Amino acid sequence: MDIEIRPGDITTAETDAIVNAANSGLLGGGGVDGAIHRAGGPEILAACRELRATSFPDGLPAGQAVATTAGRLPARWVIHTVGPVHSASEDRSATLASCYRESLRVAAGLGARSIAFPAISAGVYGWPMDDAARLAVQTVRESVEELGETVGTVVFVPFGEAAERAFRARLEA
Ligand code: AR6
Repeated sequence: MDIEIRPGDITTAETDAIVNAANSGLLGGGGVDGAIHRAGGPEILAACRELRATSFPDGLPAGQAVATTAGRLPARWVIHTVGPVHSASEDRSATLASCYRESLRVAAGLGARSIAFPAISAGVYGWPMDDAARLAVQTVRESVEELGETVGTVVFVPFGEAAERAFRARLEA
């Protein structure tokens, strides 16, 4: 598996799948979620509403992932996952790691050859960027053993200089 860093706006990523750091409601929000729905258009929201009406009436639990169309984005699919809110008193790392693992599983199931990830939970949900990058890189590397080479390319899309530094440091470690 090839792991790359391409800083910037994930909505322009030309990977087969891009990952959305969503919330359980799946009906949009701020941050990267807002950007994806804005750029991808109403088809994505319609698909999310359908998921709420069928498979996830109570919303998507943290740590899980589900795919929809990518609407008019260059990607074919958006894989929505829900990161944990960072907590100083409880270790929620396993849930954050699960977001990366489950997103990769969904991507492999779809036959996606490439996938782009934002720094899940590292915005509104308050996860410290260095630790978010560490968990992201570590979990993706570990997933190769389980998934093999189905998804050949994983792209991290850090947004802003601090995020880019954190991801580069972890990837080079
Ligand atoms: N491309 C790539 N990364 C981005 C973009 C973009 N266009 N925009 C923001 N980021 P966040 P969370 C970065 O807050 O912490 C939403 O309201 C951002 O700088 O988007 O998982 C959802 O609906 C940060 O580094 O996601 C949820 O309610 C990273 O993406 C909640 O926020 C994640 O920040 C989820 O919070």
